[in-house]
Amino acid sequence: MHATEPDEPNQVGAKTAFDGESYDVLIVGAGASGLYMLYRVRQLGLSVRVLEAGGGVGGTWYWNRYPGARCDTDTLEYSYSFCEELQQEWEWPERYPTQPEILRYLEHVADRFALRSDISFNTRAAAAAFDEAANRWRVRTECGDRLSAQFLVMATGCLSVPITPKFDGVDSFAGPTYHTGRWPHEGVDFGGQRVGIIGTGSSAVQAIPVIAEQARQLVVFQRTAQYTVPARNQPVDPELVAAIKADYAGFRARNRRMQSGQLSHRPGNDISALAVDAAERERIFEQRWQAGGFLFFGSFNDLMVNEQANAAAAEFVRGKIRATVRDPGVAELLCPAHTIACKRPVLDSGYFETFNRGNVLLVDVQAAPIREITPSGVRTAAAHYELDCIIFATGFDGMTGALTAIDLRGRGGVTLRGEWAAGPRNYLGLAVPGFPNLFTITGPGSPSVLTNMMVAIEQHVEWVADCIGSLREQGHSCIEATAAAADAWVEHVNEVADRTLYPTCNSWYLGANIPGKPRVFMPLPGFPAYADKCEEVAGNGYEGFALA
Ligand code: NA7
Repeated sequence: MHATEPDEPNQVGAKTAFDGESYDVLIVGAGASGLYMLYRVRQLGLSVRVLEAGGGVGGTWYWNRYPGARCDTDTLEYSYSFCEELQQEWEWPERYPTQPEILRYLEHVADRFALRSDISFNTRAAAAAFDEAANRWRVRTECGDRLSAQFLVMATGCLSVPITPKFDGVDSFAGPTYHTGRWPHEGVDFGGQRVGIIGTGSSAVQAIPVIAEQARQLVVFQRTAQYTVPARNQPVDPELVAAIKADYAGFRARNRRMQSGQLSHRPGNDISALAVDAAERERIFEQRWQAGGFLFFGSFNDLMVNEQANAAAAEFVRGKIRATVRDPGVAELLCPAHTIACKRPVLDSGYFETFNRGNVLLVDVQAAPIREITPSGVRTAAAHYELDCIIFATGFDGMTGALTAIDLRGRGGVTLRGEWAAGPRNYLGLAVPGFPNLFTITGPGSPSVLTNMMVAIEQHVEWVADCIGSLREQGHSCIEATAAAADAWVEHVNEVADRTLYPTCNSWYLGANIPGKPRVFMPLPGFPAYADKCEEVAGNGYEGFALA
């Protein structure tokens, strides 16, 4: 691909001043998890270094700079809660934060707590092996640095390995290509261009309305139609901000008791969609549709467990698509058939309306798949589309991709890639048997992406920091999840997922977007019971772990 790579890693051989250093803790990643992990490790008084592949902090929000990129969690909830002054002083302008605002916030956090001095930027971790004799992790970076640490924390993110499908001829395209997850820092001017975008996930749904306004023509290649709910972004309500800030700690604590880790002030409707008649159901859906955002998915308490309830929500959204898109053929093509919300729910600002524009063309690549990329465009089984540039909005190797991208080797040289060949196997989504003193932040098997990520991150980081602190206090040098605890945990995650409708469609939650990836539902639906379980495990002297 020709996509601009904004940050090339250091060349192999160009070692840094940290080559050969040893630490108490090494953290991989300086996104929202890595920054907070660093802060907490420093509080323990331990030596620490963060390895970050990008040229700056921010993780997801450093890389995903495509037009329209924005978080779909409310600003007042998508932020750290660990510092009262920080949460009081920061002002968010809109209901949902844009990518530049979140990045500015994370950069502010890095500066406010002077975190940068312990972070090595443009430094990608390539391999890490557990040295059993020394009880230490030995880590090698792509630039050839070798570092070691007692503990290794993988704060590598859930959606950080972008995927570009291996279309025939992809390298022959004469114009530029871009991936939404690796967007050029200088931005892209689409003025006068014929732009193709492949994919209609969250990234594409955010980018399409913005690019359609700039481009001469936008061709949208859709394989699976997407349910999306209007975000209804707007300036923040100063009264709501004042009310939340009057008791921010209480608000955060209440959010931590919500399954979604957010919206404690606007909770879901705790009745079944089938407990009311059709007219009342419609009224409630409409009310929440107008309120915008994830509130829609809280219309009833059984949308993700009852097929009929889910079908009613799906039909409501299809009705909205038909009422919005003027061309009935295009509207039908935009109407999804699968279970609503079993793929990650998407929020939009004018997505369906964009298909009423004269310069936007929807191409169904389910009926006529993409055959090849040619020097001048995209050829499907039905036609050839002439393009000046192509955007891949084709997603990520979710949840496990960033972990298996690194050559992680545990006891006896066993590889994580090999251990997880049939799907991730770990305990609490935090620790892998055979990989002592290694922790994964928001890893598979934890609520992670099904919860407000900031809440999930803080809960994990605090648990890991407390665990490291407690091990040192008690004179233990090593902690390792037992195989039995991991087996029971994986069974538990599968059981919980199987009680829901999540596994009923192809999603990155299931790894279904990656050819050959085992089909296993990776996140655990289950905050806050999950957080209680983590507390219980710690309270019982780290039950399910072997301490040495
Ligand atoms: P997603 O949600 O994984 O979306 C990827 C899109 O790309 C989706 O529409 C896919 O269709 C499509 N895709 C992938 N491969 C192909 C091929 N080979 N041909 C045609 N279309 C393809 O990634 P996003 O970046 O949008 O969002 C990721 C997460 O970021 C999101 O869930 C939020 O949590 C934020 P498919 O549905 O697989 O048929």
